[in-house]
Amino acid sequence: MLYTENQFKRHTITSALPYANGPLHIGHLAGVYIPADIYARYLRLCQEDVVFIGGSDEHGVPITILARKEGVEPQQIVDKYHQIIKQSFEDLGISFDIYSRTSDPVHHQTAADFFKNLYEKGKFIEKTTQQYYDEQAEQFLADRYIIGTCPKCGYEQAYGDQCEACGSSLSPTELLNPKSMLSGNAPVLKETKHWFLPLDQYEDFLKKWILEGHKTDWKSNVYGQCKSWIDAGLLPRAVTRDLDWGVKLPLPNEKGKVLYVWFDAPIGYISATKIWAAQTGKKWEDYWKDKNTKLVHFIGKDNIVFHCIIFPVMLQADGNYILPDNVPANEFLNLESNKISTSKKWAVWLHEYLIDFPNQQDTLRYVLTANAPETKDNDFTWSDFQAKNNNELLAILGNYVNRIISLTHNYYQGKIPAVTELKNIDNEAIAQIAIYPELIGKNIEKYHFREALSELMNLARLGNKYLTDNEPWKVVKTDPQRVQTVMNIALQITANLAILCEPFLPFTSQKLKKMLNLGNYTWRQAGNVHLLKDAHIINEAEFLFKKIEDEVIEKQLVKLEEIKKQNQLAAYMPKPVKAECSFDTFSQIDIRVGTVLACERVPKTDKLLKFVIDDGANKRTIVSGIAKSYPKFEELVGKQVCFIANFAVRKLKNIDSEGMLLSAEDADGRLVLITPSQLVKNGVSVG
Ligand code: B3M
Ligand code: ZN
Repeated sequence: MLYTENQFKRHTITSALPYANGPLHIGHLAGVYIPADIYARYLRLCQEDVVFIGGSDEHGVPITILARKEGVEPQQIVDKYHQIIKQSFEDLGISFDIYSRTSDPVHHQTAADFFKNLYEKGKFIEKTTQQYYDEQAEQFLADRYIIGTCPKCGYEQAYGDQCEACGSSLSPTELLNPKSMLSGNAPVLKETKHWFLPLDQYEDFLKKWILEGHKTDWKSNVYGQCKSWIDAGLLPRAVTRDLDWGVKLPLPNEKGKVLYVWFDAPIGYISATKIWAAQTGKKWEDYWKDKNTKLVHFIGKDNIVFHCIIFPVMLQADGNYILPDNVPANEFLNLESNKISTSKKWAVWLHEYLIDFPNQQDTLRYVLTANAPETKDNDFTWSDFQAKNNNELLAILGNYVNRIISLTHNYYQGKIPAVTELKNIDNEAIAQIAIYPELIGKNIEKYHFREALSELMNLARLGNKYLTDNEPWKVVKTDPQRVQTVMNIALQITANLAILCEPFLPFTSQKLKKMLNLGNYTWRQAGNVHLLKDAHIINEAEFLFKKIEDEVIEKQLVKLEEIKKQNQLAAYMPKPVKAECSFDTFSQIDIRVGTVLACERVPKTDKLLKFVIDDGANKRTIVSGIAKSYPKFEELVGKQVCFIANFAVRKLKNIDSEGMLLSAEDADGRLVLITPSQLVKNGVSVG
C-alpha cells in the first residue's frame, strides 16, 4: 500500500537498456539505474506487485562500428559487454526481476510481430527516398555511420540521427558537409524504400495525453522537452534501416533491411516481460495491456523523445497497450566538472569501482543518490565522495550503529533490554520515529530520491541526538533502569533504519538485519518502537562503512589526470604554420648549442629556472619559464641545449638573461627542451 493515491494493481518499471558496446559508468547509475532500483525495492517493501525490467540494447550502429573497428562480429561485442554489464548491475544490487537482451530470439520475434501488426493495420507511411550511400563501402549510411555539421547548432561531429551537442534529433539528409564514417568519403544519394511512423498524425493525441494530461505530474525537464518537440511540429520518422545487424524487417522480398534500433529497443521492455512471465507463471499482458498497471520508464534526458513521443505513439498505434504513467528522466552527471564520455574514457566505470572499493557498493549508491542530477546536471567529485562516506555514512550512520550494538553487548550480553519508564524525551523520539516511513515513502513515490535519502539520514541523526542527549554510558552507573529505556529505543531506531534504508542501501540493510537478528519487515511495519522484542538476542557488531583515506582518493585523481593527458594528446591539432618568412630574416637569428653547467629555481617564482650555460666561448646565464615541466631540473646539468644567442639581454626577476632556450610545447602544455640528437661542440651554430 502506498501513501499517495494509487488506483493501480501492479507496477511495470523499466530502465533504459544500455548499449552493449561498453561498460557502465556512474552517469548511467545516477541518471537511471539507482533511482529505478530505489523505486522498485520500495514498492516491493510496500507489498506492491512489481516487475522491474532491465536488459542490454544490442542493436544499433554504435555496436557495428565498434565491431568493425575491432575486426570482430557484432555478436561478439554484445556477448562481451552484456555479460560485463549484467554482472556489474548484480554486484551493485540493482534488483531487476529480469535482465534480458535484444539479441534474444524472443525479442526478435516480439519486435517483428509488433512491426507486422502496425504494418498490416496500415499505420506506416511507405516512402522511397534518397539516402546517403557510401560507394566504396557499398553500404547505405544510417545514424552513426554518417557525421556532419548539425544544422541546428553547428556542431561538426553530429550523427545522422542525433546531435550530441544540442540533443536535436536529426535525419542524415539534414547534416551539412556529410561524411561517411566507413570510408571518410562524401556520400552519394541513392534511392531506397523505408517505412515511416507518422508522428505528425499523433500530434493531437500527444497534446492531449502529455501537454494536458501530464502538465503537473511529469518533471518539468521532461514536460518541457516534450512540449518543445510537439510545438516545433512532429515529422514522420523512419523506423527501418538498410543494415544487416538488427531485427530483420518481417516483409517478404525486403532484404538487407532491419528495424531502426530505437523502434526495436523499447519493445525490448515488452519482450523481457514476456520472458520473465514465462519463467514466473505470470501473464505478461497484465503488465503491458491492463489499465490497472502503472508503467514508469526510468531514463536519462537524451532518451526523452524516444520514451515520451515515439514509443508511446507506437503503443497508441497498436491500440492494445497502456501508456507510461510517468517518465522521471534525470539530467546528466558530470565527473570532476567535465562531461562523462565513454569515447574519451572520461568516466568512473562501475566494474572498476567494484574492484577499487570492495564491499563499498552502498557508498557509491549513497553518493550517486545524494548527488543525483534530478532537476539539473550535477557533478561527481572524488573529494565529495570521500566526504560523504566519512562525514555522513560513517560518522552519522555507521558509528551510531556500532556504538549502540557494542553497548548492548557490554551492558546486556546482546539481549534487548526492556523499557522501564517513558519520559517526555522518549515520547518525543517515539513520535518522531513514527513519521519517517511516510516522510521517506512519499518522496520516493514522487521520484524525489535525493530528498527521501536525506530524510533517511535525518532518522539516523535523530538516533545520534537521542543517544547523546541521554548519555547512557554516563547514566548507567547511577540509573541502570533509565539506561534500559534509552538503549531499547535507540535499538528500535536502528531496527527502523534497517527497514527504511533497504531501497537506498541494500547491503547495509542486510548487515543491519543480520546484526539485529531481524527478520524481513514491510515498509508499513516500520515507524514504531516494537520491532525488537524484550530479551531478543542480537549478533556482534560488524563495520558498516570504512573510512576512505586521502591516498585512496589521490589514486583515483591520478588515474583521471592520466586520462585527461591521453585525451589532450589524442585531440592535439598542430597550430597552423605562420606566415612565410625569408631566409635572410631567419639567418639574423643566431641559434647555438651549449651545455648546462648549473640550474636552479629563481626564488619566489614557480615557473622560472636560472641556467648557467657553457656556450663554447663563455659562461652565460639564461632564465627560462620551464620550471613546471622540469620538476627534477637538477637532472638537466650536463645536458646540451639549443638557445638563441643574439637576443638583447633581458632582466627577469632582477637576473640578466643572456638569450633564450628553445623548447617545444607538447599537446598537454608541457615544455620540452630542444637538444641535439648527438653530442656536439659547445658554441656550434644551429641552422
Ligand atoms: N540504448 C540509448 C542509451 O543507452 C539506448 C536506450 C534504449 S532504452 C529502450 O542511451
Ligand atoms: Zn546540434
